[in-house]
Amino acid sequence: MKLLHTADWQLGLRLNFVPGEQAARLRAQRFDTVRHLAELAREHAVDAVVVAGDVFDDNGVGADSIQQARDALRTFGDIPVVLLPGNHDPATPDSALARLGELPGAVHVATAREAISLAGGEVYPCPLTSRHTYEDAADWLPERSDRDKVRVVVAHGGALQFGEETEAPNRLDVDRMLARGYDYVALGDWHGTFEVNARAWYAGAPEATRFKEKRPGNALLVEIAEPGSTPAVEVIPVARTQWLTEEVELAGDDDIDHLAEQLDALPEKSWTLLELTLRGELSLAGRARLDELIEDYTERLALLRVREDAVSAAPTPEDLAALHGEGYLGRAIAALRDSEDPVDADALRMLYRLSQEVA
Ligand SMILES: [Mn+2]
Repeated sequence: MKLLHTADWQLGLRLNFVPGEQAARLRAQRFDTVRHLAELAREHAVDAVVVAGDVFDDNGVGADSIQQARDALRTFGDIPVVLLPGNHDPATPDSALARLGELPGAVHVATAREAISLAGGEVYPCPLTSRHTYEDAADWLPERSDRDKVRVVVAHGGALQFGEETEAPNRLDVDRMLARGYDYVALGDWHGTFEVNARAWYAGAPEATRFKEKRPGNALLVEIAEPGSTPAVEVIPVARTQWLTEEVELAGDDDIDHLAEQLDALPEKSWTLLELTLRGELSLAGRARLDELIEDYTERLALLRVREDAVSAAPTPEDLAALHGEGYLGRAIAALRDSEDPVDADALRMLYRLSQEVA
């Protein structure tokens, strides 16, 4: 049996921390990524695609997201697609998956705890019927009585340290599932690609949803030669968006050139989201250049979030020579220069910058 294992599409994700137009682009991209997954499924001639929960980010997504999902799902053609309700889109009466209505092609919404028979094997879904549950969603899985076909579990929840964090909901006991004789457990919930063991993987989100996620942006091609054999799992990068976190030390103005080179070297900048933490010491002229650089890339990247509290800027003699004013302005500059107050230092930087813009 050959599967494309994916999860956590989070369709309709609002991305409220991204400014308006860029957020709309990123929201739309998630549906294109689904189409890309359909291309991959065809290219690798898989028997089925399993989506291990969180197809939608929320059961309250609008009719626009539902329609875009329906259209994207149509591109899988006659390849069976199993959609599992996760904690973000549980099988409740207002379920977004249920609102998909009549489904295109061979799409199964796995709201029932019953095996789905497909060419090549059987898929055993463990749907979540509420956002948080303390029951074992995999409890229903029958013990395997024969080895006549490949059997795969699809589940959504936390499989790590089962039983250790008793307060966390949606726990999954992977060892217990495997002990019942399943060949592979296709997991969702954790947004990074992660191998729990040779028979249980988190596919991770095909497009990241936050900066903190480790190793998102993939789908898994899973091949199980015959019942009982160890799955061969290939990690396939599928993400359009790149979410990067960088820390840069600016030991002086020259380091701004290095930062500029680093930013210039980013591939596909319009699909890059960057969280940049800066620290160091600059001259006022350097600080002004840094501000310009940040402004430029704030417009060019899908998102640039800069943490720059740890960048201090002190005027050099050249900076001060360049700053001159008459009358009231001159007195204000002199007072700011002599002050120890960081607010005054900011004001001096702004004055410097204004004077550069006027000049
Ligand atoms: Mn998720």
